[in-house]
Amino acid sequence: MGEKKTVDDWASLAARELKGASLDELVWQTPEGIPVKPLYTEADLEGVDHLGTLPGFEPFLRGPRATMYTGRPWTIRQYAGFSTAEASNAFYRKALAAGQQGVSVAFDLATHRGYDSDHPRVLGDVGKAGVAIDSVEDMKILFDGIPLEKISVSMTMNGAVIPILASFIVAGEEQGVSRAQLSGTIQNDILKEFMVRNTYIYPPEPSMRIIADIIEYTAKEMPKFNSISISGYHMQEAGATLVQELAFTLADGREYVRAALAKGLDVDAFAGRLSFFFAIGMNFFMEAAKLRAARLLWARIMDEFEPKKPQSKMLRTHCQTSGVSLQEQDPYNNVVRTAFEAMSAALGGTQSLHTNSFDEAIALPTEFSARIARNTQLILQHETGVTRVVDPLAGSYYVESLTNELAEKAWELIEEVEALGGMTKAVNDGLPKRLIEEAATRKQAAVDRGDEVIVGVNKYRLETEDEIEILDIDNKAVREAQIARIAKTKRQRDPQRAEETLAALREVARSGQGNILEAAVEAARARATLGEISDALRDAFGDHAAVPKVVKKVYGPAYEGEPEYETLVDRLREFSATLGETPRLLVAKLGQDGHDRGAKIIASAFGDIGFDVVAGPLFQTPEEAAELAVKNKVHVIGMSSLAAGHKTLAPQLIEALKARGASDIIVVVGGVIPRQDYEFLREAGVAAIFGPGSNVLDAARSVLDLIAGHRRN
Ligand code: 2CP
Repeated sequence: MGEKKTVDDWASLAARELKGASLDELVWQTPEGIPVKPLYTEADLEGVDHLGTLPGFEPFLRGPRATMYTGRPWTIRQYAGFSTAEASNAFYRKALAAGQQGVSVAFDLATHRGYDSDHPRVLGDVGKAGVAIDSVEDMKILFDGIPLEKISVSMTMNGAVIPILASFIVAGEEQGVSRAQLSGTIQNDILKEFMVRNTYIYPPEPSMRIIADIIEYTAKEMPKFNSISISGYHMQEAGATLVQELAFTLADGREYVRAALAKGLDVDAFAGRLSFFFAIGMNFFMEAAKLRAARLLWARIMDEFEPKKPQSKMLRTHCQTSGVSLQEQDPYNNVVRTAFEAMSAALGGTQSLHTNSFDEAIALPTEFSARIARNTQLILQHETGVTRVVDPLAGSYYVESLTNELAEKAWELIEEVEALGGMTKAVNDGLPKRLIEEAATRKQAAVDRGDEVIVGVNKYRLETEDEIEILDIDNKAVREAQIARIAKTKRQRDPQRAEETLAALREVARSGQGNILEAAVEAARARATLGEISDALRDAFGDHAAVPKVVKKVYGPAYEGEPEYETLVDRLREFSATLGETPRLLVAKLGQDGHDRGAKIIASAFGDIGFDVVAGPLFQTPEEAAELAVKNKVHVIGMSSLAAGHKTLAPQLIEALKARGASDIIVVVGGVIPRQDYEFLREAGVAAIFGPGSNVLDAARSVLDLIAGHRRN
């Protein structure tokens, strides 16, 4: 074996291998600001004080359970929801028979935002990207034949959380399952909605009351139900670094604990039923380390509230593989990406996992892609041996060091939020949103420049892409069926009872006395609809309207000095001089689609390049967007669509422009647009389409060409 070598010995050997280049060049500067070195040794663990802890014991870094997957593997919980309650129910039953272990419901955006399917604002949203639920009648169909006393159900709902949870409770009751027997999770995490996901309805303050009321109600009435799923997932999807995801999620958690305590609850009565939700992206070891660091930090945060039960300090989490890591180009690569991410989640010790289907960058999963996604987890659990040992990465110099560095960096950011007065204040202040948007814009520039390689997208791109089969939902048929059921429900109910329960709910909301969820359960039982219950709360609380803000000077500086960028900036400047004004672009978000990462990046990057950008508000109707475009005399509308509403909304926008005599305004569409829809959109009058993976500089050049071409014609 010879004499023991030192790190210095290694460094000289490495320098020889590098033939003179510096070792520093091998250090990877991650977006988190963590320099990842080529080698880690025991010296990197000096001063790391979490080493030597055990799973099942505080601080739970090595896992909340002593035996972890050796005793019980994580729950395979695939998030799904399609068009109608009938279609979704059939899908869940099939999936459970094929090895899935829990249900996870995806609702459509009309439901998320508290609108019944017959509301005029949601024409393009009903049944898209999830199931439409208008009342208990839909909820009963959704869980028909699924024993709610046995199968745990996760419901991703935040805005319309009150009518959805109330309807779930009543559907359980009418299935013969008491609320005390119901197990599952409701997302119920509004702070991140204001930050990134945007399916809020009411302003922050009453929204926080709703959360505290749900925590109170479930603590008393539903001991097996997780009252919240405190989510970092959407932050990473919006472009957050892992440190930001970790810090803001835990800071949100701390804020919810404070809100529940302010209601007079005992910390041990509810803290054990707080749960978490993280994204797992492609940075394999760092993602696993992130989950370990999250458990460590949560135990530290909870110490402050002096709980007596160990469970109150235990972070239990669901994970989902990263949606933004999926690519439209060469889509079967997504199967591989998802498998690595799933392995990372398992090594990090997740309690429950969703693996994305390879076609989710483009559309809702088909039966085939959903099967591959589910089987990815079944293969991990049954064939790889990953469940045989608890926390197998423990003791790795690299992973332990990463765990420590992530925890330290996230803690600094958590303290920064504290200094601002906590997360509600920080969110109002806009700090988290701004930091995340800056990180997202920086990442886009790194991808566009090719500094960050994405196989099949900015490197190793195929010359021709094969079309894959995708699922298309007939939105009109779903809407008609839902409208018929709403009418039937209203016909068959006792109108006076519905009125009285809604009035009582309104009063509980207005007066601040009583529990909102308790009152809503009565209304749901009386067959008040989701829209009616949401409106009763709107009457008391009002609507929240965010003011669109755009990050400046992040994309541009990342390109400074690059000929490709400078040429475009010069061309735009010259063109503006000829035109006599700067080309103006309205970035529009239509319908209830609140996914605005792409829109924000476009607004920010186009602004830096030199366009005059009008950032439209979220949730506009096509008429409202057309009006705004005319008022601002824009040359182009860039419609961003990520929730499958484009085939309804783009033609309506073009019609609305025509009706205003503004057909000269060019309409381009960007976002999650399946290639199969390109021809339809072009025929409707869309001038250009920018699908997933589009390079922003290319898009800016095309838009400029379009305006120039238009001027010539
Ligand atoms: C677990 N158990 C064990 C062991 N492991 N018992 C003995 N030995 C073990 N080794 C027990 C647990 O204590 C629990 O019982 C039961 O088994 C179930 O385990 P669990 O770990 O609680 O798993 P779970 O029921 O699946 O719950 C996992 C979570 C929950 C994370 C706590 O909140 C959850 O399911 N979340 C899912 C959230 C979700 O799907 N979100 C969808 C996001 P007890 O309960 O009796 O203790 S959709 C995202 C999209 C993108 C969106 O938001 O838009």
